Amino acid sequence: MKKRFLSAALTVAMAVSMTACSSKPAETAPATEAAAPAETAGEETEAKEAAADTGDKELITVGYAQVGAESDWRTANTESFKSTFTEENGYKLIFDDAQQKQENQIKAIRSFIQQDVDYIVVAPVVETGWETVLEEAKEAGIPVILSDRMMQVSDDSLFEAWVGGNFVKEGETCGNWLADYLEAQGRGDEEINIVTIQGTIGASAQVGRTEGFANVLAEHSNWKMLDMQTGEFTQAKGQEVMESFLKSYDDIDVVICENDNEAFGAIDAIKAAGKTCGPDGDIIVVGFDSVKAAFESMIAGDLNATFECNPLHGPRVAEIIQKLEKGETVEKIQYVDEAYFDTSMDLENILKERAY
Ligand code: GYE
Repeated sequence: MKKRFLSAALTVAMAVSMTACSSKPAETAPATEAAAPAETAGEETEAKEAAADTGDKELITVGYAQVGAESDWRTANTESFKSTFTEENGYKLIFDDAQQKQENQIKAIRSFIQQDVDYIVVAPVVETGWETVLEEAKEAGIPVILSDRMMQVSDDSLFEAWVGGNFVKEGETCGNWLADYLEAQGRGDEEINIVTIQGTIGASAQVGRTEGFANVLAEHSNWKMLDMQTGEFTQAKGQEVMESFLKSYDDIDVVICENDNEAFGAIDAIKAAGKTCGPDGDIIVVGFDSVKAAFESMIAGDLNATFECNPLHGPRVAEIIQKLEKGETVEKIQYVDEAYFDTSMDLENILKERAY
């Protein structure tokens, strides 16, 4: 009884929340999944009174179209949303894992529109192909916020704001780090053979990191990019790609992995091939994200460096939503500051402070 009562109270609270949401036409208001049980008139009145009596706050419904669960970074990102968008904080979160498929994300966005959520948040798998579904969200009056990866759309009024990492800068930081590292080892003028295990092709994190590293590569005529292939941001695919690189090239000096999980896979492949890596090894291995396991790998002497990308976007998106709720303007593009870490640092102590 109590549960049904509460659900009815929430239904009322949500309906109020939806009509109160300024960015939304009033006609599109009710029809949510929570409205499903057909309560009797008496119960509804009871519920309304309960909502008024307890001063229940209206929950803001947020649909989050997540990429998948391909990496430690992604797990931390999901956790950040789930711990931020809680009922205690005034939200109802509808979470969808697209298993790294754009078609699944488009389906999720359409279902959020059907459920008439208050906000849609998307971490787009790839950058292109979103215009139609964003038009549909706009038509329904539902604001869209992008987080993590970016979308390329001709009309940027199709989304309210974007918050994420500066991927080009991350790639450049990686290239500059490599230049300094080789220089310090007295290898600044040596011929350096590089391979890259890229992220999901067409994803902002892949596009930006590849571009950023290429900018630095262009400044070093003695660096040679032997090959680039996607490892889909997963450890398993990273390992597979590295195995094939090691079969094709016997003189790899550096492997750039576009996330840490691919680097873990690459390290396994290097060891299985009877080679060594890390600061004292044959092959320099670097990753992106700076997840806890990357610190462990550096401490173990396997990974050389990791370029940070912060996944804790839940509170950042919540701040954007709170501003929009108050009718305030939000900054359209919001980059998060990021650092890098390598084996010259006091990694054990830094690791103690890491949140992901
Ligand atoms: O680097 C990777 C994840 O888009 C920044 O996606 C994100 C990337 C991150 O799978 O680990």
